[in-house]
Amino acid sequence: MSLTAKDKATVKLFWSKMSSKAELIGADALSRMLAVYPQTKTYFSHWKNLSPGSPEVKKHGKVIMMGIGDAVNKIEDLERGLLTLSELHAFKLRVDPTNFKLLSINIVVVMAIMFPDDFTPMAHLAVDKFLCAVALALSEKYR
Ligand code: HNI
Repeated sequence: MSLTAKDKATVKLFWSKMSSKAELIGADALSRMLAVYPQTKTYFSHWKNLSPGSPEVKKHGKVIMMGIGDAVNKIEDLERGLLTLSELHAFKLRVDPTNFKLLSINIVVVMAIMFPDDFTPMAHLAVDKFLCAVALALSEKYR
């Protein structure tokens, strides 16, 4: 499960190719998570509009992908690097950690749609492992 040096290099390379589109990826991934797994809507009930592509969804999609970009920079020590974000999701937002998996699935789907050439099976594998590691780091403070 731990990321190899090759995985880390692959994630960094793929991120460098897609990061200019991160906002679009985040918006579509969040739109899909809320539509396909409507139970995830409970955390965003304070938003006016949770429909795919709404201004709130677009804005938060960008926030999430900035968090992922930050995690790419902290890939050598995700546990320490994502500590504050883990505390926020655990103690303040109380997001059930199973939802990290649901978001990750949707991020991967959108990457595959938007980058069919760059998102090779090897890139897919590395990104999948990376998102698992991010989810684990974000869950660090739960117990
Ligand atoms: Ni998450 C806020 C990053 C998964 C629900 N989230 C944030 C912020 C970042 C962030 C960054 C803003 C922090 C701040 O204001 O200081 N979230 C991430 C990342 C992932 C993730 C990197 C996973 C890869 N968050 C999830 C999931 C859910 C979630 C799976 C729920 C289903 N996050 C929230 C909520 C907020 C939030 C709710 C507050 C948003 C708001 O508008 O109030």
